[in-house]
Amino acid sequence: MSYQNPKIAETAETLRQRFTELTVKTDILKAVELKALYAEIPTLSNDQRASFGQEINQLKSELESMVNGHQPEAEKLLPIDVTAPFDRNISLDKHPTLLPAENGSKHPLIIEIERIADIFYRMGFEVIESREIDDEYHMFTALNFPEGHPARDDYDTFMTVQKDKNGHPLVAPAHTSTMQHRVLKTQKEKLEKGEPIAVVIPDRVFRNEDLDATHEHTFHQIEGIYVGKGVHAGMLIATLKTYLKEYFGEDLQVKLQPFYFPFTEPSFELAVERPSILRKDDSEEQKWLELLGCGMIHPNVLKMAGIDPEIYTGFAWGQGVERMVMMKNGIEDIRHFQSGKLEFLRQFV
Ligand code: FA5
Repeated sequence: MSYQNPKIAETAETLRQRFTELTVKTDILKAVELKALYAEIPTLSNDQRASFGQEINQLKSELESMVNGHQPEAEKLLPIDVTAPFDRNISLDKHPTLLPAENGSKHPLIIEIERIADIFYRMGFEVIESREIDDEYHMFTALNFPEGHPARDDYDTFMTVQKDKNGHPLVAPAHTSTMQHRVLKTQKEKLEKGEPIAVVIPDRVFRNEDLDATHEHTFHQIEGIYVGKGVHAGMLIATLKTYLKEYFGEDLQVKLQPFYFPFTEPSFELAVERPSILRKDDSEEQKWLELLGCGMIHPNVLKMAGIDPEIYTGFAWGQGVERMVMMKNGIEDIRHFQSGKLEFLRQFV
């Protein structure tokens, strides 16, 4: 662009040169030379004022279009969509650099879940993943919790504003037992062929919980289900003992005590003797760490999945993964797992 007025032409040249050197390009619009030109307007005669003012405005437009042409790439893009796949929010010639694999490692809980799944796989169980959002039917109704029953309060968890088809909020599962109904229903044909249903289901679960050294709001469980003809509680105990011996590499002292779950009858809680690092004092309460709940699957749960409880029986259990790993490694506080502390995580690499 050219200017008739020599003073404006000279200022334009100076500012174009300065623009190439500026880091913050918008600073050119605040240049003192530009302000000085505007300040000169009132001093000019009426004849000169119109053409001078017009040329300054032209210069200002030139500077503005130079600034717009230099916007950083990121500012020219559409607003960031945080739900989009990772390469949608940046231009394709600038893929994010991923950290080399040797800078990362699997989380200790994932390593242990794989180890436990491998033990059950060798014992003849199939491994199925659970889900992290579910509905009231699978969380309660299909597990024989009557509507309004106080036992529902033991599984206080997080829920969504979105409702299911029956008008109930969706829930973050408080236990992996939400998968029992699905597994029994989809695998019942196996029973007719004379094969057992044998499945383990690991996943994350969520609870509205008072946090302490053994209680988290977000933790992992592994559900186990076994159904067939003539299955009894002795088989449940034998399965769990075999698994615990394989996992811990030794016979731990185990305590089985009666408990109540609406979806098993009879129901038990299984605790193992804590190593001294995991005890606060010598009390009986501190001696045992509750690892899992278990029992014989309630006939109503089998019936709701279309399985005849007069012909088939089964057992189920739900174990806390964090507590297993704490027991195995002498970890004194469950909150380390989600702390993200590298000094904790690196012990398991
Ligand atoms: C249950 O969640 C039942 N669904 C277990 C079950 C499955 C019973 C199948 C019968 C048949 P419970 O709330 O007791 O039960 O939890 C099971 C295990 O999860 C506990 O033994 C414990 O190891 C672990 N656990 C429970 N709450 C927490 C918590 N807040 N933080 C860490 N681990 C927990």
